[in-house]
Amino acid sequence: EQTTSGDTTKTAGQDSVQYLSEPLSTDHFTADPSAHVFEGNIYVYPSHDVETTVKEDDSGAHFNMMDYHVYSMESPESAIRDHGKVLDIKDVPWAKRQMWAPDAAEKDGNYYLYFPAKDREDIFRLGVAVADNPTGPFKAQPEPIKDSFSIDPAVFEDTDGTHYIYWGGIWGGQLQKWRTGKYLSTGDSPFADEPADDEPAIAPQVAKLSDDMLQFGEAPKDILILDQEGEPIKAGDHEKRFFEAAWLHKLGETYYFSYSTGDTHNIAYATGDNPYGPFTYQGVILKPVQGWTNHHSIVKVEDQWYIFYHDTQLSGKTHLRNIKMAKLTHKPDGTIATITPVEE
Ligand code: FUB
Repeated sequence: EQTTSGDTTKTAGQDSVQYLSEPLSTDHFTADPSAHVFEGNIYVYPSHDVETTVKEDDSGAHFNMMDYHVYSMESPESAIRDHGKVLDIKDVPWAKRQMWAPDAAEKDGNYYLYFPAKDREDIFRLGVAVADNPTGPFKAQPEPIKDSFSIDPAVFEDTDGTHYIYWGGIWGGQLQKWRTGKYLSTGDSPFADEPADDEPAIAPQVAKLSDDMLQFGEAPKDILILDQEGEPIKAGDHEKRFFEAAWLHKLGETYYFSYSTGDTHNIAYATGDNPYGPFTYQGVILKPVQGWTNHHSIVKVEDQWYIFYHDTQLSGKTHLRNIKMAKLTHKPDGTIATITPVEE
């Protein structure tokens, strides 16, 4: 069972909002919160951060998570509830280590937990686990999604009921090692295998899910992110290029693809008119938070949009994070007001 949630909007302007919010959960370290409304309640599927003896490195080995918990809230104002452990790495036959950012989806009364983990060869794959209710426990499929790779799956259900899975992450997330269509690693450094600065940035991935929600329903496609001049964002443009933490939400007929810029620590977004893109870069949704990583989800609860995110307020350590939430504003012109997190 969990504690309180609270927040204070310091200043609310049209273009930017300064936001102070408190950790939603204090019993465990939690991160990468993927939030959804299922059956009228808010469900949050986060990473479960843990202390580790594994040494910190540039590939994120210190993010050594081994299970998932599910959380729920009856409303944005109510206390959050921890439903306990719903999947353990011991029960995922193919997975060896590092259960990173998950997401969940519902179809025909079944619930699907999508998660990345490294396999026996230390290659990140995407797994699926299934339950008949949103709080699990979830039973893992014996194998990862066929031909899956990299990290941070996020599933979007379009208004016609089609489910799309978005994913990818560079550096420790290994997406740069799949540029030829096969895993090709020229070295252990997470900075090897990247394009030159003046080449197009590495593309996040999208695929329709199969009807049974357990596999890709089509070959993965690159997502093109364009700048305002219509040119592909370049690999050297670290302020704008995709790094990890893909998320897709839709307002009206506009598809909003949001993501972390990694080493520049923003949650940025780009818009398009269909789920595959191309998407045109629009700006920053969430400025850097405490800690190296920035990772979010966006969900509408009744008539209000929220962003769920994390920082390191409780621990001061980059791999021991705590989830938070704040209101999100779509402005009349369709752009999103930038949130600047403030510290007490
Ligand atoms: O939680 C581990 C990794 O850190 C996630 O997969 C990334 O998105 C970053 O938040």
